[in-house]
Amino acid sequence: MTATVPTGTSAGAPTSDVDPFSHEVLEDPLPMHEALREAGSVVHLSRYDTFALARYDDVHEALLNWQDFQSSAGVGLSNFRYEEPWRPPSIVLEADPPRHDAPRRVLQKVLGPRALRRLREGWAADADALVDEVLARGTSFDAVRDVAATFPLRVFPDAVGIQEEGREHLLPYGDHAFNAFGPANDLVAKGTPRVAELSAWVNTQCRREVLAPTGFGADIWAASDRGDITPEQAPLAVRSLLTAGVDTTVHGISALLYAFATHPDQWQRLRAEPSLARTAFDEAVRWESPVQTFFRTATTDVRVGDVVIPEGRKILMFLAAANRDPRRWADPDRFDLSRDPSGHVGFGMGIHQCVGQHVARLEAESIVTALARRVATIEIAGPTVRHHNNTLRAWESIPVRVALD
Ligand code: 4IA
Repeated sequence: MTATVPTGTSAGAPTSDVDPFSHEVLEDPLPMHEALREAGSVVHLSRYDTFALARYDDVHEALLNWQDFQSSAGVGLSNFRYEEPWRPPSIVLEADPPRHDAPRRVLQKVLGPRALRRLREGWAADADALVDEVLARGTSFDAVRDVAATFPLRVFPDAVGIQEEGREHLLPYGDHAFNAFGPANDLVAKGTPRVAELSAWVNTQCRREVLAPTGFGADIWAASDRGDITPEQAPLAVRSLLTAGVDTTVHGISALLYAFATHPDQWQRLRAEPSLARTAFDEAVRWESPVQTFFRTATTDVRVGDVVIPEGRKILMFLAAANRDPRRWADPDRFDLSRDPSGHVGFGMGIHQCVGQHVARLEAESIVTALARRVATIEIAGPTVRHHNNTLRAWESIPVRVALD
């Protein structure tokens, strides 16, 4: 393709030269989120010549409006109308109706309530076993390395049915995929040398003959036997689980544990009322927004507030800014189990809303319930370290000290 990316106009929107993907912002994006929300409904980001939405109502409305805000031109900065994607696009995330709908329905069924009922008991036992192991080593541990990054990797790959060998590739693959939604900065360059190797391994896991005879992977292939999706789509649907389902839950559970370590009163509330575990995870997803951003592309000149965003332009949706918009949330910076977090856009909203959210909730609920059974108090025991990613709000390390009953 020889066409060039359309550039040029800020369409009368206020302009900012902030770089949302700089290390300074990734370390602490909250001041930028507030500045973008306060600047207006739409802000032109001059560095990337895109438009940003950061207020809850605008993000929410745009997410529901898949007709004017398309996904099939890519939900990263790169515009698939003009640039080659780094991998074949996702058949759900990076697709619009009608092509989006069949794979979406298949994943919804495969990851639905029936599948989860079969997993609940085993995951609860796995969570209890992991907590026992960690606490047997002592009462100081790393909430990221020892719990949040360990539990999903113990249960999710088995639930999909991938082979044992090479599972250490899952997090680095996801880390790169989420970096690749952003600009071609140092974070993308860091992942590029291994991308061929990691992609080859992931693609192998998606093949029917490599997948276990039962599990989400086998269920997806069975759907292709029924004609619900094509045999060409089946491996790409499995790939979506492996891309979207690992780093997100690791960092979501990290966020939940960090929230409890820094809000001890909320940990006591959870202990008194363990059924709050599900609400707690959603509140942590609102509070931290493990998936901070993604893009849409305007299919037509589309009005947001007083600004008409021109057809073809990329729009960056700040889920994280919307989830702490004081116009929508009372005391938004507080992690609070008494609030109703429903309506948060941390899982997106509308036709693309996270199809794996029930799996994520079950993972989080399992591990936090197991911790609440044994741990009386959690506190931060050393310097916490962020992991920078162009899309994810992530942790490298959260040292904690716990007291047992
Ligand atoms: C896919 C936005 C994020 C959670 C996500 C990433 C990748 C895919 C889906 C969702 O590869 O389908």
